[in-house]
Amino acid sequence: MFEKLPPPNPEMDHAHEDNRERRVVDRRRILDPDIAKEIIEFRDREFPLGFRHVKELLELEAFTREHLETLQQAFSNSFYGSWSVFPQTIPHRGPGGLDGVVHAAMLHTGKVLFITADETTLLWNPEDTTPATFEDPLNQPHLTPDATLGYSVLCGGHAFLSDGQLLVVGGGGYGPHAKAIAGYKFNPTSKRWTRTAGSMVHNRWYPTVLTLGDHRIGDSHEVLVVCGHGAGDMEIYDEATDSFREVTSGDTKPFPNLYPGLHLLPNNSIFYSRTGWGSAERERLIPLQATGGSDDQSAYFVFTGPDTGAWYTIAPFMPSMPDRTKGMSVMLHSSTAPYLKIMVLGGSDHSNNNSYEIIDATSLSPTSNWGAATPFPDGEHRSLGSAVLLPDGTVFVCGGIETINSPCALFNPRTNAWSAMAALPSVRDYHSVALLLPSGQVAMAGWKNISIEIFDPPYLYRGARPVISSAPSSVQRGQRFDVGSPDAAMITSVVLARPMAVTHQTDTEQKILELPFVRTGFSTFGTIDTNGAVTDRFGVGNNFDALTFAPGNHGFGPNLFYFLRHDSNGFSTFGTIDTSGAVTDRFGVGNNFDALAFAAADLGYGPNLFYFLRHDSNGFSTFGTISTNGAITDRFGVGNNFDALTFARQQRPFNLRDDQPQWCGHRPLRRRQQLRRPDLRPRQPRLRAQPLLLPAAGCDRVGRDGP
Ligand SMILES: [Cu+2]
Repeated sequence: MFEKLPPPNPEMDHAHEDNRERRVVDRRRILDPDIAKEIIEFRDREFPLGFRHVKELLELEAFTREHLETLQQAFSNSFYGSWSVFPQTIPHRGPGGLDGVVHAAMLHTGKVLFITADETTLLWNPEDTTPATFEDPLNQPHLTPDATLGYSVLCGGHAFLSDGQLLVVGGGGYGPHAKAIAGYKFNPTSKRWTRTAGSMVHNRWYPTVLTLGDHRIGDSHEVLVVCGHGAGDMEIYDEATDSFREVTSGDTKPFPNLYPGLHLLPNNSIFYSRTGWGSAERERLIPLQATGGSDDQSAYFVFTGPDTGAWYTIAPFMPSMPDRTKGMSVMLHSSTAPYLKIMVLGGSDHSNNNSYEIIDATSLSPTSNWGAATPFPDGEHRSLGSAVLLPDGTVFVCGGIETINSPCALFNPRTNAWSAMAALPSVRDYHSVALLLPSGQVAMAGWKNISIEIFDPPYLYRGARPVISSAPSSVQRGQRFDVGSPDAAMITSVVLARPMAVTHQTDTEQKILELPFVRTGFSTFGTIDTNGAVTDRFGVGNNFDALTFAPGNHGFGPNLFYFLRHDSNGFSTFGTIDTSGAVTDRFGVGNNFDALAFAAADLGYGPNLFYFLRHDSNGFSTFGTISTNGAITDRFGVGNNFDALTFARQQRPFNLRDDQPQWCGHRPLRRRQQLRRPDLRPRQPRLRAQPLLLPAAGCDRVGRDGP
């Protein structure tokens, strides 16, 4: 099951692009049509409910092992995802001697802030594959004018502030630095670093920085800073004062391990998951626990006041528990019970770092405990591996194995099931980062490696990404908000993803929250029969206003429905719906179109025109025409509050009886006559009587009379 997969197939890698037109065009032949037809016939004949096992397919004589391999190759991405290499390598910019990245933070501008191994900072645009993808911030923290400090923010800690700036504290590069006592904020919009007004009390190297819940006290926006100088010694950064203050009592946990794995619980308590990078001052603190150096005692910290709190111990330490130092922890939210779980995986002890544990953190009590350490199904030992929460609620585990093409895996917290994922081409170990991108991809970088690798999870190969056509620029907790999408019909879940800010297998920001949602404004296409039976047929998208039908081919194909729909600005688009449910926008027509009708006959403006009604801002409606090549022409005003339009054939100048529909067939009759006796004489000018030979609209029953 966990076999290594072939390298990503570049030919297939564009299959998930957002461009739907292109997706339609880009169909690729996988199997010869003859064998494909034979497989389908064989299935329908022998296994009408579908194949249950590959063996059944192999019973078909014409189907060879080669065919099977072809199919597996072709469909593997939708099961295993695929890795590719970003076409640009990370440039060396700073004074430090090493290359690559150590920190990555997903900014609200769509760019990623790197703190690089060369002790500088760099912006990366994952959507730009040209060399311009890398951009220098307008200044560097260690070169800001007021910095008498002169240290890099490499190996500091970070968390996002309420305005989207990234707070970075401490650092100092490749070892503790006495001057690494400042806080710096990076503004994604101005691309500038500024120093915080106040400095920390302690210099810190490998601290954990954790955004606290908004309004923990009054209107506060705070960030907790823990560890990084050999002891816990919490400090709180307050956005209002732009400075730090110490937690005055209760921060008794010494945290010998650097970058302790901390998570903010919904009640503003802080959970310690036992993960962390290593021991800050091993000599002084060993042996804190049997495993030496790390703090293996799970606990949570409860604030009792603005600057005070207390630690509560849970899950009594047992020597048999895996040492999760150099492991990773992730917090798993769920809309069903258990609502909050924390998962730890990997670690530094080879005897048990091939395992993971989960604790239910929904409601912590003295009896709360980790589930049993469970081996990864692929048997891999992971140290300094990464875990990324994907928007579908799964956990993508990659890196931390010192071999190329190392196995990756996907954990589904709902089913507790693991799936093998495409193998990671490069080694990504110490100083590596994995980061969720807005595209739904995962970027992996770092560890003596200047390349960025991109993972396309399986969901990107399972149909088009839903498009978000509108969304509010900001929302508050508890607020309802609207997200527009032409794909609303296919949406089964909506999540909020907190942008990651990750380093050294520690990300206190990572969070995927499932939101309850309702669909509004969504249009469904259906039928009404003359007895009044109403049947939904398929969803078409949002904000459809008008529909008509034309049997002939007017440039888009025969037998199509034509629609008008509007966007959030009231701008209307004209398009087609075929009877299989394919909805295609054809061209924009203008604002506030309400109604549409088709008439084949020339009613004075030309034949084969669509007729519309649109209203102005006073509700006054205008009648006009849309030609099949998109020409929109207002014809005359009609008055206020018109909503709908249809066309009825005019009274024929001769006696047309409904029980004699063949009377409608003037055109086909005439055609047959022409076929019998082709008229080879030069073309004659049209006779005056000609209009009578043209069928009136609504009377062109081509299906009955025509060819
Ligand atoms: Cu480091």
